[in-house]
Amino acid sequence: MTVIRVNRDRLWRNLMQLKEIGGYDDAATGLRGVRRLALTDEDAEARRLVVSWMTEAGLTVRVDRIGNVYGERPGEDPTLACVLMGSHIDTVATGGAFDGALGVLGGIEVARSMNEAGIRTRRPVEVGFFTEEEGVRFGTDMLGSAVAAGRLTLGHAHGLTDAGGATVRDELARIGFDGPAPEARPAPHAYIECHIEQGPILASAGVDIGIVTGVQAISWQRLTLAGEAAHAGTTPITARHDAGLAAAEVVVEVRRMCDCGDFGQLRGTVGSLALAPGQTNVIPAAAVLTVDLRNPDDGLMTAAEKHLAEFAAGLAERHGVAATWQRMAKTAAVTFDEGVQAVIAETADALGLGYVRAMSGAGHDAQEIAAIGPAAMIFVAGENGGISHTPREYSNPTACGNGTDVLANAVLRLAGQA
Ligand code: HGY
Ligand code: MN
Ligand code: MN
Repeated sequence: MTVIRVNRDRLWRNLMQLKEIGGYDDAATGLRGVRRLALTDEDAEARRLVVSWMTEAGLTVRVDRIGNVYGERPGEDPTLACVLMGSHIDTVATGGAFDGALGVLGGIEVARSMNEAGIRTRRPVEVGFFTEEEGVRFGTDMLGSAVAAGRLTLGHAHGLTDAGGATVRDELARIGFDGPAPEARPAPHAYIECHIEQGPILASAGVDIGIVTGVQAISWQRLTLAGEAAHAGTTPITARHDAGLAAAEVVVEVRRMCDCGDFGQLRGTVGSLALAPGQTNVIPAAAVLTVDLRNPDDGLMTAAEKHLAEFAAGLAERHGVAATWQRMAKTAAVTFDEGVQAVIAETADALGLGYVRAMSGAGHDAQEIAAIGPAAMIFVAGENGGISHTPREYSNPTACGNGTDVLANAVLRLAGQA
């Protein structure tokens, strides 16, 4: 079987070019960040650029009704299920150049390298990018891949709105990515996503490659706390219904739940918190906060959600503040396919690359596609301790090149060389 070596310089140039679509000067870090929220004009421009790279690589491009985009490289036997690579090109509002982009641009680089090596595969090979993986604009992460895999309906996804009331449906149409292809995609023979680890495991192990064993459970909820506005000076402490105080108690309780050990390896984050009316001399009448919980154990995740709901209900008694929860996203822990993991391991060994196995702390499209076909992931080491979802997110040409070489040769093994 041919050993593929991708063109690392071309991959890196593409990553740096894509990074500038939505690029901004981040005041907090003094670095260049990326703000490319799903279905914005920046996302649309990035989509058009990536589609042009797919087309230049000879891929047949299709867009489905939730805006997922796939480029297909034909195989000798078109009746066989494809080997699919993919990830996402939308970012969080203060993102970096690699989260998602590496798996998409790496997949295109694999196709180009197969072309240049004159490689024909038995199975078709596809590379795709999924809509709104980050969930930061429309409130549900892995949106496009969840629809592709049938966990969420197209109607539900189309109806989601952003803070300004714009719907997914209207935004897809506005940017011209409300494609005709059916969103329920054909099951792949295998799916491999190459992604930066976004954490410290690979860096501390001193390896470039991770073989991902699975993804932990994710719970996103929005909590609204309703108290009563009153004068900050004249209102006695015992007469207050302070939504700000109640919100602060929730934030502290989320961290206590993580530290106490009762909920296993729980990780909890209150990432956004808004107080209203937000004036110095007015006791907050309302607080709206988001709670992001992660846990490798589904049972302990459920226990954590239940405990937090009971804690929030107690705020009524303690502060006269009513709690209302809204579900944003919920995914169970997922274990990746052993067979695909084994192919990735064989490939890394054959390329002489060291690796560790790790569960993913972050959510990924792979966890959705795992519902319709054997899926696994390749992690690529990041620098700065693997930090991510910040402009400090950084990997390097060698790690990205090694990860994409593993992707290319694992895909060739799975697709079969003709
Ligand atoms: O939130 C996550 O884990 C992913 O970055 N969407
Ligand atoms: Mn990602
Ligand atoms: Mn991300």
